[in-house]
Amino acid sequence: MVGRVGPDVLDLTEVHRFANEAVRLAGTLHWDILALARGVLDGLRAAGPVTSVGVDSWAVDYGLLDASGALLGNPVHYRDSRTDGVAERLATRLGPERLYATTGLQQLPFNTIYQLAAARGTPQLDVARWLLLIPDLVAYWLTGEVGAEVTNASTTQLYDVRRRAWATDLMVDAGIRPELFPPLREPGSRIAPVLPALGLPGEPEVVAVGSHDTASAVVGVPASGENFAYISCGTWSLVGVELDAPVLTAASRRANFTNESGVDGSIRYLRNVMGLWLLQESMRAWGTADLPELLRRAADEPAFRSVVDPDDPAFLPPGDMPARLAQACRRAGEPVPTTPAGTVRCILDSLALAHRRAVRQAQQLSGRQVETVHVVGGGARNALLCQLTADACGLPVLAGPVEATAFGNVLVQARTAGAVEGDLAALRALLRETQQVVRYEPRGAQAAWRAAEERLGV
Ligand code: LRH
Repeated sequence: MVGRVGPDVLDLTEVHRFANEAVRLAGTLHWDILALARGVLDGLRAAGPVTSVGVDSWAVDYGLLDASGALLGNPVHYRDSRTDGVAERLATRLGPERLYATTGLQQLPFNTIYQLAAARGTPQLDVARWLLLIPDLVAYWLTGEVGAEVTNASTTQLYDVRRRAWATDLMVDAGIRPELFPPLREPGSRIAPVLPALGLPGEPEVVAVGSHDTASAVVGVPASGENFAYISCGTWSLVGVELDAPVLTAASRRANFTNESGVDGSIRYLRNVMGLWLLQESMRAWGTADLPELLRRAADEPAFRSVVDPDDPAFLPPGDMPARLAQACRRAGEPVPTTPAGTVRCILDSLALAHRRAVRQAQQLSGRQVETVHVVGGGARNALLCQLTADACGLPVLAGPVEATAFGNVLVQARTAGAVEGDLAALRALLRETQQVVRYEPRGAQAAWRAAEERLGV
């Protein structure tokens, strides 16, 4: 994406797009990191001369470098089964209360801490000099500089959310070498110009942004004031509010809410909901790419016929999703959907319910009042899901921009370049002036959603 940013200007142009496809090989699910690196370089060539470059990606995953800077193996996908059962064992040993008090992070089986515990004793980890999270790895290949950008570092469960520093004591107690982790860097800081050997047009500077995609997406939420919730809706639905300080209460820990670090010292207080992964994996199983047609037919299906808890860990790995959804319905005594349209309706009703639960809990646990729900990311295009989310939450939904992550990324770079000024509110004001959002008013009574929620027993 190439962004143009000025005091009254903000737009994005897509110059190159490439697939991110996992590869299962020798019993392990990997990222094809060199294909991604090639996509990045092709994209930067297609972009032509630009002022700066910012890198963001999904969280928690990493590559290991040896002392010469060479990559040790292909990064492992967070949906790989190597972490099965690891989180329970390690969290019990370290103490869930201590883990939460230090890191403020939700328990997800694939947090970096558990991936590293699963990799313990492997030759690659034993000889590694540096651990770089995915966007930091790409930035390293572009500049030759190692570092760890804080918004993504905060997703490792090895980062002290209050001190905004690596949690070295925790690393030691978890059997992880603290020396693996490079110095932290803040979004907006300059990393270095791209290496001349890459031959990229204009040799732009690489600038740290909210390198966790969700951190950039939250910058890209066109909200005014503070009484809003956001749903960064793509493969995952990240549902929460923006706070000044972490919420580290026992209730928050039990509800599995996370305190991820945001841009400008903010806290992204949110919950992971399984998201459109359920739909993407179903479509992969059906061998169909026609989402609009599926959604049209799902809209005609009766509401609430079958609901499931999208956060069921059974849905996490890749595989036959319609079969797993059917199984979950059977287990819960819900009617089993018999057509793709019925399955899609089940997914969307269930996601809307999960959005409702997370928005309500975020308010209760943080004390922040929510008047509007912003849906950003690919899910903002899904009119049925946006409407159902408005209905379920009993609140207006403002949908868009779809490319919130890219907007958040370029806005932080533009501020460093001096093209725009101000805090997150000022950056969001520019978004509101330049980008279209679609408003969905809540329809119907809350009672039907409450009843569906009770049926689910969550
Ligand atoms: C979304 C995301 C999310 C993480 C998950 C691993 O892309 O970064 O915030 O929890 O991927």
